[in-house]
Amino acid sequence: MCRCTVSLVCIVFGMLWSCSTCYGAEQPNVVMICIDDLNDWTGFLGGHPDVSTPNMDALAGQGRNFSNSHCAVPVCSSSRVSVMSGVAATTHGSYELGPRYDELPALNDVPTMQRYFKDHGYYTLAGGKVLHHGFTGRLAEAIDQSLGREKGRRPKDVMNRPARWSGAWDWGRYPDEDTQMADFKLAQNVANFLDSDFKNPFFLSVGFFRPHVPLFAPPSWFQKYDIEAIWLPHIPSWDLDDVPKNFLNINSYAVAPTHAEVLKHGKQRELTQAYLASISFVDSCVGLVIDALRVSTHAKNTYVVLWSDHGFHLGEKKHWAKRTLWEESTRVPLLISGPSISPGTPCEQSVSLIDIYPTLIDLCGLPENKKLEGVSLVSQLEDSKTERERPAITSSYFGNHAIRSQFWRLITYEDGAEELYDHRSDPDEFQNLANDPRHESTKNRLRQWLPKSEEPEFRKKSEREKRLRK
Ligand SMILES: [Ca+2]
Ligand SMILES: [Ca+2]
Repeated sequence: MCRCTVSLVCIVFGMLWSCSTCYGAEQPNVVMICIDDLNDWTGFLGGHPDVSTPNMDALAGQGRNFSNSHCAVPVCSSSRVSVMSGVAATTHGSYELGPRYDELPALNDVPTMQRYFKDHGYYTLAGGKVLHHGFTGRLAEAIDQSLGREKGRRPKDVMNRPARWSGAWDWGRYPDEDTQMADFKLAQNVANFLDSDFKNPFFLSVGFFRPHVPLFAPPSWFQKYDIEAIWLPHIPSWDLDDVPKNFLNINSYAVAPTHAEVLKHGKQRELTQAYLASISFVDSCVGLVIDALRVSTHAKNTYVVLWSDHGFHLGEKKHWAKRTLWEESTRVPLLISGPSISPGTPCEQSVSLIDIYPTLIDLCGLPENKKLEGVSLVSQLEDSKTERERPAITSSYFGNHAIRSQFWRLITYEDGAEELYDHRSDPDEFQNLANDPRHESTKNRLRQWLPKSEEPEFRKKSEREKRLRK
């Protein structure tokens, strides 16, 4: 090939490359807001009658509220790895807090969502808890600008927790002012960024830490909730009588108190109030970001996605915190709004957080990423009633899965035990129908969605050795 032909090929290739990787000013931006450990206790999901979340409720009213959304894994690190890779735990092999994204061999050639957008011309920013371990190792290049990851302040002394509880499980009116909270400072950093102009489209990820424990928030947020009057979940004494006993036994990482410990110390109301206070506080941080976006030059050209990494039990099914395969642990808020999305009724089809990555690619017109295992939600953004065939699948530890369709939840455990709940008549999942022969066909239909193969839990060598020594 002569030199001028090579040059011509290079020029043509270069033009094609620039067309496929650079987008003009009309290319939409993305603001992704990740909340930590927020269950369905928001106004727009109706999970708690007393909760006050005016900012998130307003956001829900501006776009699509996916009211039947579920995490891929009900624990921080693995859920976030799933969202950011668009890949299920049964492929990447992280079912617990241990491994970082960049340590998982199965994700070696799966770019994070942020990396994918950066590779297609976006300026990427991230602040707070987005990936549990941060954008570490080879992932660092995915982020052009950090918005900070300050840890929340903790009081010097124990505030309210009983002496033998984990240090993470404390709560109280601390610090005095919102301006002393890490989440508040982060929201202000985001607001400051949104106040500027950029020549490239941007992908901004911001992760707030509340309402994750410890449940410290300024006093004004506690004052919103009368501790004696707040609604508490109904927890029948017989509820676990029809549930297989195996799951809670394998929950060996959990540091949460048991329901019996919470009751013994008389802490149910205090913890519930502190969780509600933390939710309202984080809602105000979301408000800072949304208000800043609304008055910015980016207001009409930015998609906003808000989600929480998993749900949270506050006594339901005699359980606290996460890691279970029940509704309180898997159901999460998921809101998407922005240009071309008309406000409308909530989408009640079951969807997964791993659908976020393909949805954003779709909305922003980026090429398909063939590694992704979720399904774009654009059809449900156009019309909330559009049916989806695939249920939401949640995995907790190797071999245990929940299949959540629009109306049903089937749970299958590694040893073959099952639970089945009909959400049309039993939204609290009190009546396990798995042993009722009338529901055999429903179970068979749902079982078809169980993973056909499962990646064993990835453990670093040191963890494996520690376990073997036990
Ligand atoms: Ca979490
Ligand atoms: Ca029951």
